[in-house]
Amino acid sequence: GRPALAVVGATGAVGTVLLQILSQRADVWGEIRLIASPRSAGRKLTVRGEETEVVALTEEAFDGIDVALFDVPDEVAARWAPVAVARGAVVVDNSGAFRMDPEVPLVVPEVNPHTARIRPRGILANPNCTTLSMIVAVGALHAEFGLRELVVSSCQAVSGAGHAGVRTLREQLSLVAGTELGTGPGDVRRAVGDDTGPFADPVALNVVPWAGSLREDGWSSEEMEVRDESRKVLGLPRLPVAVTCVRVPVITVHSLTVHARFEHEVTVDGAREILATAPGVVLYDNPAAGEFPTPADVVGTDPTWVGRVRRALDDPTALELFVCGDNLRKGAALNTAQIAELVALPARS
Ligand code: 2RA
Repeated sequence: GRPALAVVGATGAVGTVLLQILSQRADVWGEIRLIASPRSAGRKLTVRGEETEVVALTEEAFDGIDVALFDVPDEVAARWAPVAVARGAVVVDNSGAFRMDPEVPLVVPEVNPHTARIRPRGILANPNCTTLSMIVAVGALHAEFGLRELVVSSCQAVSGAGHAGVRTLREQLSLVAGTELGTGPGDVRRAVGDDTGPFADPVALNVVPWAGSLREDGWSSEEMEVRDESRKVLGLPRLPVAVTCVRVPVITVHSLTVHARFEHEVTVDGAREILATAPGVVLYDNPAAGEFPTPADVVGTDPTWVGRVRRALDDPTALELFVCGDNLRKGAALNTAQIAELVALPARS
């Protein structure tokens, strides 16, 4: 029969989009079982047009499951992914628990599909949404030109922090809409109050140069993840990578400015040809006509969108790009669904 799929964390921000994606893609699955915390068990969600009851996360919930997609916090994944593997499932995990484990492939089907075949722990990891929102475009250029250095800044949407992030921005926007706020120091902060939700500072009418938790020497965990994961996915363990992560008042779609330096001189025409033909990438780049990707247009779509392709003014081996990707789709749910399909239909890799 066809393989059985479990979605663990079906009620979260990514889980919700995953159910839509599973309903839209060519259907390779037999049963799709929805699993969540006991708090959400008993809820009914729709997948492939069918109402499906959410079952509680227990060992038995994995019986008969071939592939289990996890969209849960790190500590829940660390505890339960091995349980699912012991019960016979291959796990595709979207938490940070296993991404840098040398025995767990970090898979982006357009970039390194072959890595999904060898999985000593029975687990495949999905990169962080910020890495994923740019890596398909960067990987296509690397395959042709040979990447030597990456310098990126992110503009990250609030849904990267889940339902709580979206709720926080919407509440803050309702407090500042139609006011004259944003003209004096601290006026936005006073209006939105002390509770800034999952963010370090107010995110309405603001940008916040912080995502994740504090690491050594002032780096954020998010910045370290983008560096470490880009190196692992591209198979370039010593690639110089500089990252600054910034949260912006956008609901969904992470954007990144990218400075990419290559082995030899590059041309904009050569880069455009690669980007225009790379699977999973859309080149949308005509500034004379006002055409470049923005989150408001990219949200809800699958590809990685690239615009503003320029050659660095002071380095003929480097390119400047602006890249947008839906952080809940390619950045999370879509990539996990694609990895699961690689497992279910290995001939494709
Ligand atoms: C964020 N990348 O955007 C994070 C979520 N893992 O908040």
